[in-house]
Amino acid sequence: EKCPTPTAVATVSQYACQRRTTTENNNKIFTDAFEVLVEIYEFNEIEGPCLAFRRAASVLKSLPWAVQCLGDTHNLPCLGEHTKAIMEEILQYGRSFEVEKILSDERYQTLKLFTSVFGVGPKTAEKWYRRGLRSFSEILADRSIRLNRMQQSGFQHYGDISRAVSKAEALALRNIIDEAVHAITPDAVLALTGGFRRGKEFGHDVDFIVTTTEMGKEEGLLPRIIDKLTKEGILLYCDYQASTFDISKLPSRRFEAMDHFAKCFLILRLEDSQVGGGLHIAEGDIRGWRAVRVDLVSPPMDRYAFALLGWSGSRQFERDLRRFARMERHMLLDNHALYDKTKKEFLAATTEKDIFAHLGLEYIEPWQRNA
Ligand code: DGT
Ligand code: MG
Repeated sequence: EKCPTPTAVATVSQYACQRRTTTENNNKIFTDAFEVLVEIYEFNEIEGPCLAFRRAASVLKSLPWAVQCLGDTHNLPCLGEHTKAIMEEILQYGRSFEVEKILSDERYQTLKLFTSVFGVGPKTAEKWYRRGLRSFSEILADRSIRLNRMQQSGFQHYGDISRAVSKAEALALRNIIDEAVHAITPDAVLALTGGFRRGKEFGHDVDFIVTTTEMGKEEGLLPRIIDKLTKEGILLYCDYQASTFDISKLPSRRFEAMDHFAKCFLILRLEDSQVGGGLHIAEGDIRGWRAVRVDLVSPPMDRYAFALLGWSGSRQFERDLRRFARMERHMLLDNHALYDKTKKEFLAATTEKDIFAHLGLEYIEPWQRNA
């Protein structure tokens, strides 16, 4: 049967940083399937196909139209044979048998369950699976397993943390953090980042950048915030990592995955009375509060634009910004800096727009970075 290809389709870039991707996903039936494949390849530590399905999902998310037949995809980048085979199954039967097989697989289900606990990564999940463990109760009953502090908190607050955080809750937390940082120093700078900055309605945590306009004064800021939250009685968990950032060591040999700024991974107690419209909790939950995962990152002010760009995501958008910089511009980008390998110099930036301009990219708004 004939399927008309959408007319006047602009060429789609292979780089997410050259596409505009809002939170509206017209191809969710495909991208949900790809995301299951990404997960299983991640669990099996097979990088190539994992990356391929990530890129394919990202390309489909950027389309302002729904793919109706395989013919629609022939001008699109990053769609390989395997990807197209999955899409064909979905187009024909409404579902992919390959994906359904994974979804019903015991190992997949168990690893998915275990990695849903804060502090449990694929390595730990696999270790527990190999020991024959299949449920939380079996893990908690196993005397030979020593949970670290993060995992203990992960189990303790599992119900709350595995429940999505709403935008209203994120904004309530911004007020709480804002009050705390401004009580510490009037020149504090606070930015909501991560998924909520990209306009998402729900997230798995709430990400903030906190610093001070005066350089150097941001040192000690996070410990003071932590101290304040502790005194307020709302700090349920805190993993503080001091800064290992050293400007003289840039450019680092490999522009790394994780940045060197001071940061803390928190679990905070949020009261129902603090949230306009109320907490996003289960019906019948009468506690009047919930636990929420919050990340705070504290770069020095001259690194602010890089940190903001790096923490705003999406992860795929970040990956492709770096890949674009490296492959197309011979530059190195990370959360700290942008280095021009041709000129052998760092390129300064005070705003995200400066960074896009250095890269010769059109500016992409945060809500267009949901790649
Ligand atoms: P979600 O799941 O609703 O919280 O979605 P996001 O996009 O807020 O994801 P999240 O909170 O995991 O991370 C926010 C951004 O921060 C992410 O796009 C990239 C950055 N980020 C978070 N963790 C890391 C990390 O370990 N390394 C690096 N380089 N960036 C990270
Ligand atoms: Mg987040």
